[in-house]
Amino acid sequence: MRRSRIQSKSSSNDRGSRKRAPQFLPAPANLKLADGRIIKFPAVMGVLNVTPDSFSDGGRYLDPNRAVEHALAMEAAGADVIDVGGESSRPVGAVEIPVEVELARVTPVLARLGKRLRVPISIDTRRAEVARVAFESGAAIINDITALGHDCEMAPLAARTKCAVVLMHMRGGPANHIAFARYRDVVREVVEYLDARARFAATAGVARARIIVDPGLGFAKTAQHNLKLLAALPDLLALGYPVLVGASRKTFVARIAGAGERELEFGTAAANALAIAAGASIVRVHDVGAGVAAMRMAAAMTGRDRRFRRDA
Ligand code: PMM
Repeated sequence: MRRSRIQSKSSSNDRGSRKRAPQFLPAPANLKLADGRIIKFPAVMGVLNVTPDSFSDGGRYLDPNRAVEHALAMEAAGADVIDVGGESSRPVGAVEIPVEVELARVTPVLARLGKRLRVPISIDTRRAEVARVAFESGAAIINDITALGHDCEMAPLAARTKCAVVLMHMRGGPANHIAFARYRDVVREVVEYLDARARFAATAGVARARIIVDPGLGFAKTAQHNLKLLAALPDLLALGYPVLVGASRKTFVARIAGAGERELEFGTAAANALAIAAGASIVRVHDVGAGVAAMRMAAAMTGRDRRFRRDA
């Protein structure tokens, strides 16, 4: 069984209070979608925020034509999946919007993309109504930052539609999560939460093979919390689900690597490469070209890309 540095170090600090990580099961090599498409891991998820106020790209793709153009450009740059979101979750100043506004933002984009994009679409929403409309336009993955906890219709919808689900850890809501960044043991609490949410999803009828977990970097987390979680990815992998990491352009990367455009992109690429090297299956990125390069290097250097295995 693999044990992380964080786990073995803090188990003595916690006087044995942390539960042993569950039996390690290797995360799957790919994600088989209900429509037969396969996403090979490690994979890159390109972010398409159709919002006026998202942290990094707010306002750029509100015009559906520009949004579609950008999605196609991300696909051409090597994205394995495009994540469409219509509600901002920026750490400070996100505005809660009615479902009608979210629908009005994403529907025209999804309608156009469904016909033109070859790679699968994921819908970044906590609302079942938005996920349902997205599914009808061809989305195959529901990326729910509340891990199916916000809307009681979400889990049955995911089960019925056979969509894959990303279960992300967060506390509080999209507009106030930063006030909840307090933990006794962030790694243990995030792992236990995701374990519980995955069990909940499975009980609701979501196939285990279509569950992905995500530590939710920056969501109710300080820079220290994010770093601890990144160092403890093996503890998350021990749950047996593919792990998605969303470090791209987040505040902690800016604090550590620098807030200039280049520093932020190189910092993001470094975080993504290390996450892939530690076993993450998907990195969620704004700059797909940089994300793909980082993913390829990390995969080749750690033997996860069969073409570059030393014994091949
Ligand atoms: N981060 C954001 C939005 N959605 N979804 C998942 N699964 N994981 C994340 O880390 C995540 C997310 C916020 O970032 P953005 O506003 O730049 O999209």
